[in-house]
Amino acid sequence: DNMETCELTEGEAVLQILPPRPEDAHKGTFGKVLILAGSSNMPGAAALSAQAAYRTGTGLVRMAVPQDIISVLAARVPEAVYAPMDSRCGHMFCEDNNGLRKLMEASDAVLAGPGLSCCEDTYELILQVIQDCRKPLVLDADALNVIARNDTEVLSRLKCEAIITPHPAEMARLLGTSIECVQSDRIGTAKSFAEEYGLTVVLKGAGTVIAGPDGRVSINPTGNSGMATAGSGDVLAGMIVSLLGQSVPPYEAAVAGAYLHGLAGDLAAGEKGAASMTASDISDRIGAAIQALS
Ligand code: NPW
Ligand code: AMP
Ligand code: MG
Repeated sequence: DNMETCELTEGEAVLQILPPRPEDAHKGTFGKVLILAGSSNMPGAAALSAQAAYRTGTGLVRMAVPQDIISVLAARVPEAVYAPMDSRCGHMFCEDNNGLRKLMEASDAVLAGPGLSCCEDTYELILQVIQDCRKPLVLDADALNVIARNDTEVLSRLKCEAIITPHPAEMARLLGTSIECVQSDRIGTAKSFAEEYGLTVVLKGAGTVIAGPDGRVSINPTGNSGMATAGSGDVLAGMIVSLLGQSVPPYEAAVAGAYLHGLAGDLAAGEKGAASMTASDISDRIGAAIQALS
């Protein structure tokens, strides 16, 4: 029954979704995104998200990260601007709620979660984001894990359009169920969660399911097993927030982001082999994936 109401994403539809690049554009035309990500054990997740956001067309990426990992990140992503956050035991926390609110206010879209680590400070930070964010928001990885560990119901306090990007284990944690249960009805699981909380769900894994709050559902046809590699999801989250920041509506940003991520992964697998490709290889082929569409 669910299979009848969902569509397989087509390249032509994705091309229509992608924002135009006017000749007289300036970097403000293509959005400013804010990424809250990374911790001392996982600075790479923040770097991968930021790089992918730039590769997807964003004009400016601002990164709110624990201050002690900025030098390592700036060497890897010199294009990003850094907002140092207070740091405790290698992860960030937020004492200055007003400062965080201003950072979000100054952005066109926000991503929170990749590599944040999963602790009480992270939950406080994510709670702040949920309560104060007025811009389109992507919640991924540890943002979802801390919500699941505390109370999934906090998602009903969101005041903005939101997208969550769980892999099957993260979805299972949010629902307090098993991975098998999620995988046995991927479409139904994504659809009912999206409708219940009024947000867009990107349930990842082979045949990523995108479900909108209005009942729309798409299945993503691109991608390959080479994408089952560390950091692959951090790249996807950066791509989706990039499109949100360029004024693409949430459902469309999720559909186009998943499609291009998979296509970039297919190009990487073709060149490097599925076994050998890395998340950076996916990110490095986002441009080629966009070009392959047109
Ligand atoms: P298994 O291993 O088969 O039993 P977690 P994470 C399961 C950051 N990263 N189908 C899998 O099951 C992230 O951003 C940082 C079925 C395993 O139990 C997060 O902040 C990197 N099962 C943090 O690490 C690179 C599936 O989920 C569990 C599944 C933790 O994120 C890596 C693993 O998930 C990473 O991105 C599927 N399709 N997918 C960096 N370089 O900085 C997953 N599982 O425990 O949520 O850990 O996804 O690595
Ligand atoms: P994460 O687990 O957060 O790193 O996300 C992994 C990313 O790789 C998601 O976008 C998945 O949809 C994608 N992925 C993982 N395994 C596969 C697969 N076998 N086929 C296609 N895509 C995959
Ligand atoms: Mg992930």
